[in-house]
Amino acid sequence: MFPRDEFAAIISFLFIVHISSAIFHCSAPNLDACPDESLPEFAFIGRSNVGKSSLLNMLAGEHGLARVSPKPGFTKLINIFKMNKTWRLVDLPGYGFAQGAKKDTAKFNKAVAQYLKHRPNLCLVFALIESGLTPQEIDVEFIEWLARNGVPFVLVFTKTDKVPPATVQANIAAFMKRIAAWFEKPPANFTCSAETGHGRQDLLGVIEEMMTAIQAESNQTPEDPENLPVKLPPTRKRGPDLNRPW
Ligand SMILES: Nc1nc2c(ncn2[C@@H]2O[C@H](COP(=O)(O)OP(=O)(O)OP(=O)(O)O)[C@@H](O)[C@H]2O)c(=O)[nH]1
Ligand SMILES: [Mg+2]
Repeated sequence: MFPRDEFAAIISFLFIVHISSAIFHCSAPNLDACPDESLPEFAFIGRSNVGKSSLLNMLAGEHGLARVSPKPGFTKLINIFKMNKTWRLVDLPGYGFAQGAKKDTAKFNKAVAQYLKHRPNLCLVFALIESGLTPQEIDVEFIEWLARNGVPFVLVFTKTDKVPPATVQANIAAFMKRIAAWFEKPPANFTCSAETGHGRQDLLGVIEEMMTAIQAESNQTPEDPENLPVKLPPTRKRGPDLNRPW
């Protein structure tokens, strides 16, 4: 008999979405230049250098797919990758590093704001926060912006390999406390490390769950889910109900 945790891990591994193909689709400078809206999209956003491109590669299982750099502000375009021919991962430029932007203000690329607010096939945003840091104003402000604009998101605390687990947990608790007032139900949060692969199963599980829901909504029973385009529901999915003070 397997110990309970091990058994759960094996079960979740067996059901995890399998990535059979991951290819670069295009780089778009703005929303208008993004490709057709036929496939569900899952996007990564967060402060420059938080690890968006690295996490995308870790989920895709391909190290060189999105370009990674120790230099903040590296990703400058909306980079779109097609996964299993049926959904997309979107690597967005980070906030907090735009030249000329005021320090500590969640000013970010106008194209990114347009994409997050108006992309109809955007299903979910992974909002990345560095797990080794106490809550940063710029991140708190950005999460407020996501909430105010009704963008569906989950939080992902990155680079857990760099700090002790107790520090990670303390920083997550402090962050959740900072944003608690804006939500009836706190947003889901996850941890990950692109270095160790920690969190991969959980995050792919989130994607799989949404893809299953989209499939169910579109009433499709594909014989080969890898080769059929997924019909999107008419309106984009929203996150949990928000209890907004404004
Ligand atoms: N130790 C550790 N380093 C990481 C992890 N994820 C990313 N890094 C490093 O952090 C740096 C930035 O990673 P990127 O993935 O390029 O970050 P980004 O958020 O895409 O950055 P921009 O494109 O500049 O906004 C690189 O040097 C990565 O190797 C992680 O989980 N653990
Ligand atoms: Mg990047």
